[in-house]
Formats: sequence, C-alpha cells, structure tokens
Amino acid sequence: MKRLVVGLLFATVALWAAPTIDGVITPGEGWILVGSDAYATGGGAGAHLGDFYYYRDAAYLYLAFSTQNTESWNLAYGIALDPQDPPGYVGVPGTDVDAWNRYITFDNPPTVNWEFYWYWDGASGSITAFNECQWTGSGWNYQAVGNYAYTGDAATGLQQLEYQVAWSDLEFNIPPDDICLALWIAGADNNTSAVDVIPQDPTVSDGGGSEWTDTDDQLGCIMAPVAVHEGSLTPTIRVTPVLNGLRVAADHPVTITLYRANGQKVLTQSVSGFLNLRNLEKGVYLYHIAGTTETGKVVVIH
Ligand SMILES: [Ca+2]
Ligand SMILES: [Ca+2]
Ligand SMILES: [Ca+2]
Repeated sequence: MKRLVVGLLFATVALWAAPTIDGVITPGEGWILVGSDAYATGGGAGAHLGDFYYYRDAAYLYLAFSTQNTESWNLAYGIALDPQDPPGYVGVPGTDVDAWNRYITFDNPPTVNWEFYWYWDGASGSITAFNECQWTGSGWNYQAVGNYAYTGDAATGLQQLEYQVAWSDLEFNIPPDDICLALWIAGADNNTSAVDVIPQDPTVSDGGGSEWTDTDDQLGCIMAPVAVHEGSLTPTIRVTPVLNGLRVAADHPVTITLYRANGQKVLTQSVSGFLNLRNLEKGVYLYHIAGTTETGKVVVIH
C-alpha cells in the first residue's frame, strides 16, 4: 500500500512538474529561455542582466531571470507582459512614463497590459517593494499578487529571481496563446530609464552613462517560445522580424542566414535574443533559420 502511494505521488509530480519558487533557477525545473543579455557590460557592475526565462501551465505564469551583478546598487527591475490582446500601454518616447514613472515606452508591438516591478535596495541587499501593475486604458492599477523569491545580497546585488502568478490574478479566464515579454533594469528614482534590457534594443546602449536618465528608451519584446511542458522539452524557435532587426526566442542559439532579394548571401550568424541589422544597406532582406524550413522578410531603413 505504501509503495502504491509513493508511486502515485511521483507520477503526479512528474506530470505537473513546474518551477519551485525558491530564488534558485535550476535546469530540472522546466524553465525555458526567452532571451539572454547581449550587452558586454549592461548598465554597469550593479546593473547587468543575465538570462530571462519563463514557464507556463494552465493555472500559472512563471517568470525568472538571472543577473551578472557583482555590486549591489539601488535599482528597479521591470518585466512587461503583452498577451497580444487587448491593446495596452505603448507610450510616447520622451513624454510618457510607465507604471513606476520610468521613461520606458514600447515599440508597438508590444502593447503592454502588465508590468511587474521589484525595487532592489543596494545597502540592505534586499527587495523592498513589489508591484504587479495592470494597464487600465488610461493609467495603472497597482496590486501585489503572486509569489516571488530571490537570491542575492548587499555584496553581489540581486542574482536570481523567480516569480509565479495565477492567470486568474491577471484576469485571464483562459490563458493567452501567445505572450510577448521584456525585461529591464531602470534606475532607483522616478524619471530614470532603462540601462539594460532583454531583448537587446537599439534605444538602450551598452555601458550605462546617460542611459540612466535619457527618455528615448522604446523597448521591444520577445515572444515566449511555444513549448511542450510535459514530457521532453522540444527545441522551440520563434523569430520575429522588426524594423532593422530580428528578434529570436529560442532555448538555444539560432543560426540565421540573410540574403538580398536577388539571393546573394549577406551574412550567417548565431543569434540569441536580437540580430541588429541597422548597419546594413537599406532594403528588404530574406532570412532563413538553419535546421528549419522557415524563411521570412525583414526591412532595413535608416
Ligand atoms: Ca527554483
Ligand atoms: Ca536610451
Ligand atoms: Ca535609458
């Protein structure tokens, strides 16, 4: 009888395996990589993102990220969620501020329906504020639902954070099919802006400097890979053409080859996160994703 109970328990755990919210991101708990930091130094030693993950099941959305911090600075960590429908916050660059009064606007898409924000207090080495912020159409509704855990201290800054929230708390009766996500670090105060972001974006540059206080940050987002959550994880790839680049969501680096419209090869590159094509001659290019039959078009203008 005892053996039967243990067997059933094990089967249940295997079927419903989902991340454990303990502030430690481990490979076995099902996290799927959305994107990785593509900046050499991010916003500096205390403001440097690492990897961004998600997981979902019928009841919950899970989000997690790691950093490359080696110092502990006062910061805001933000995540945007665009469930594709309904329309959400976009903002006018240089004019509008987001839910936590940072000069962060979005590319349209994404149109953001939810922002999740955590405040990291550098001196105490801890999170001292959290909000999950819903765009109402004209402003933000602030709540603090869900469950998060993190690791880090006053020496190293935040190292890893895991968050779980029920779809029902995000007011979805049925979880959305496709979600688009962005992760960033902004300054400690109102009217600061992003200094590091996943996916990489041309409006946020490497190295911090004036990025802390500029107002031009117009972030894109990255589609969460459609994933198989039970049984083996199959490699999933999602490439989205945007102006002057390709956003790549995959659980491994993806090799992309770019061609001119006449078929002439332009480049082959391994990509995680974002392939910036801004430096190419303007025009329409065709891309092919290695190992798949997928091709598409991307437009470069200046
Ligand atoms: Ca965990
Ligand atoms: Ca900027
Ligand atoms: Ca900035």
